[in-house]
Amino acid sequence: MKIERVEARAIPDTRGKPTVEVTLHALCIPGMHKEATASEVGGHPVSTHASVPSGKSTGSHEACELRDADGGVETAVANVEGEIARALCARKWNSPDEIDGALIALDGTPNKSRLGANAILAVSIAAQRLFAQEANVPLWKAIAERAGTTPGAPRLYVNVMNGGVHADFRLPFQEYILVCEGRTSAAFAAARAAFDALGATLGNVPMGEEGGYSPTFETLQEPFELLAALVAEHAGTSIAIDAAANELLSEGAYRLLAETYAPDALMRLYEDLASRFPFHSIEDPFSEDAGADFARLTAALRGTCLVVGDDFTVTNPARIAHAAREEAISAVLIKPNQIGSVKEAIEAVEATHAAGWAAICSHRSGETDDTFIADFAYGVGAEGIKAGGLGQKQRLEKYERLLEIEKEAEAV
Ligand code: 2PG
Ligand code: MG
Repeated sequence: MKIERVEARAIPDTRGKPTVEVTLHALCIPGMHKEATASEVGGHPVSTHASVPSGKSTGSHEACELRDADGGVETAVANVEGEIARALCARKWNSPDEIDGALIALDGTPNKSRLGANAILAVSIAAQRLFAQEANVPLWKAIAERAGTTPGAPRLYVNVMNGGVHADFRLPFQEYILVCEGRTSAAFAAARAAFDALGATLGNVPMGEEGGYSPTFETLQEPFELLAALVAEHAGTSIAIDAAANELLSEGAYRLLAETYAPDALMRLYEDLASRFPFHSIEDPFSEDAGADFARLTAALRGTCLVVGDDFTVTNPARIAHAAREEAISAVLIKPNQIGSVKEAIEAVEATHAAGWAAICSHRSGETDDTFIADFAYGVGAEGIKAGGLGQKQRLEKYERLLEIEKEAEAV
């Protein structure tokens, strides 16, 4: 692979905030990498794009999203077109891992704060696409071959009601999710029917930032009663939440509606909810550094409901391995932009599966029309994908890509 030109620009995400998009222009040399030049063997030109999402409820241990003082990404864009472009165009590349390794070394910091995880990940994804094109295989297949995984359809985690920081706390928890099992086409049909039925029940309510409804309720229970009614009507579904508890923490206690809960009281609330409603998983039930509370809840809910780490583990293989030693959780959210390269996101999936846990690949609340996460989830054989509600184009596109992959997988 010979990369000839690198372009980058700022594009708006779903919140209208700038994020990084990259285009790589290269000469692909199928079946030959090292010796001859591209023109000697008739290499053909290809171009790939990638853009990266951006979170709002972020963990403090995430890789650094490089932002200018005014919130822009001009420095990150300049880093791609300057230093990164020079390194990419200086030599030939045999694999996307080689490119990711070089980008990580070029940055040289533990959290990608020099060049920016947003700059590096956009290049890393576009590079993965180049190698898929060179091999003439679908993106998910190239990822599976790279990761040594068995590809397969993930469960759909559809965020039907948005709260927390994604909806001005109209609902106390950040995400009220319907988990839909089975073949993607069947799971998506159930998600669509349930989402529309919920919309009809709720009437005219605002939408949150992840394309789910955002009603208000008097009590903590009501949204779960609605979700349980949907589960009863739609086979193969169950309930999940992302509490995003970092955002609820204030002076050692967690605020939900007008009440504050000490960690023990919050623990009892989760146990009570999971015993009364058909729960599949609870994400970030406590704040990012409350490992002992995670471990107690995981033990209490074992066999009933998964406890998922997100801000707690931040897609960081070392943090996941540490959580495994503490038996702190039973599933891990995998967000490539929390760690900043495809290579390390694959390593995070490996660490998750090595612990015997489920991997749930996830979008961010600020999204673009890039559907990489769908191919990634399918390629690494993740147990789930979290891609938002069905009320926003950029969320739907991820589900539509999974539907396309279902057809591609039948054809290969
Ligand atoms: C989360 C995500 C995605 P954000 O907390 O899981 O749903 O939100 O991107 O704002 O961190
Ligand atoms: Mg989360």
